Amino acid sequence: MREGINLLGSASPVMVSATALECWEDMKKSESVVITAHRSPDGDAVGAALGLHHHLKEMGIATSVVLPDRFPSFLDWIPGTDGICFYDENAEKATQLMHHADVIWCLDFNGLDRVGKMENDLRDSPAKKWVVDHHQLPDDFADRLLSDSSCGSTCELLVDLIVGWGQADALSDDAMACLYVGIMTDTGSFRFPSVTAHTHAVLAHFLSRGLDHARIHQNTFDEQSLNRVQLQGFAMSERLHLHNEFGLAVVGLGCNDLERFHYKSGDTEGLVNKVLGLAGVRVAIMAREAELGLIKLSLRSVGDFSVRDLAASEFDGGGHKNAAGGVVRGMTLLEFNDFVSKSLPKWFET
Ligand SMILES: [Mn+2]
Repeated sequence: MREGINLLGSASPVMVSATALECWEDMKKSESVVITAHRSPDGDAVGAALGLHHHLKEMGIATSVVLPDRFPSFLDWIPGTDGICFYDENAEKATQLMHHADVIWCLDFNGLDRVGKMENDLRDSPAKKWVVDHHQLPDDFADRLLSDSSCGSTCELLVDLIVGWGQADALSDDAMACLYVGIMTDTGSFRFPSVTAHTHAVLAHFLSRGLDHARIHQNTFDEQSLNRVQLQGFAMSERLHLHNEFGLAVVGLGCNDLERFHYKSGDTEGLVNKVLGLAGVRVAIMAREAELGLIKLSLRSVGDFSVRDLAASEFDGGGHKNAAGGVVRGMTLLEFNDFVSKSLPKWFET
């Protein structure tokens, strides 16, 4: 067991402006602590926020978790979700909590524009902002920053921080379950290139402390609604456009398609990875019409093609080299598909 912990400690995330222990000393002195994450929170965002919440509670520090909006329903089972304050449902309470906080942990995002409508209230809070994140090019709003864009998930970075506090053996079942969900979902169940020996050392430490990993996978992936499964099947069967000569595939779902299958947030989660899993496909785009004139994109790639660069230059977005997001305004899905066909030679010119 000690070996595992030593291995955990060997990672070298970039801790700017403070050591882990200074950070802990300040944490102990804080009277009011808020934890938040980015809007449309994913498994890493929810896992990091609640993982840190459970761990600090175990260490005698109460925190409030404030998220900009709801997370997809496949994360409902995560311990502690019922205590979350959602800004878009109770802005007054969320703003009060942020305004009276000494410290606000900002997890899994590094720019204030990533929290949607909560942006101004978060910026205006007099609290210190402590950021733990693994996206590139952090903005400069952080009073403390733990940032490593080579790390596969914010949850993995948080474990490093907890190890730095000397509390690896104090991680509770609930904290580990949350942190495991973040690492699992942000690494495509431990398969992306960002997974390292250190990632597995973290997992080994969790398992050695009794984490029920099989139950977590089952809760997250094996409780899908019929509508979701049928929507994804319909998308692959009826809404897939293959551009074989470029190794690109686009799957697009319109408002009507989504209505037909009673779409709920999260129902298209994983669809873009299924498209990327097709033989010969190196770049996958999932386009979802959020409303008329607004299409939300998820982009994935394997190998050297950077969907982050594509999302940044064409779709007002960003993310990681092999996983990014973006938006298209003022186009129908049909027009978007035309736009893609016309743009392909430019995107793939070498
Ligand atoms: Mn993440």
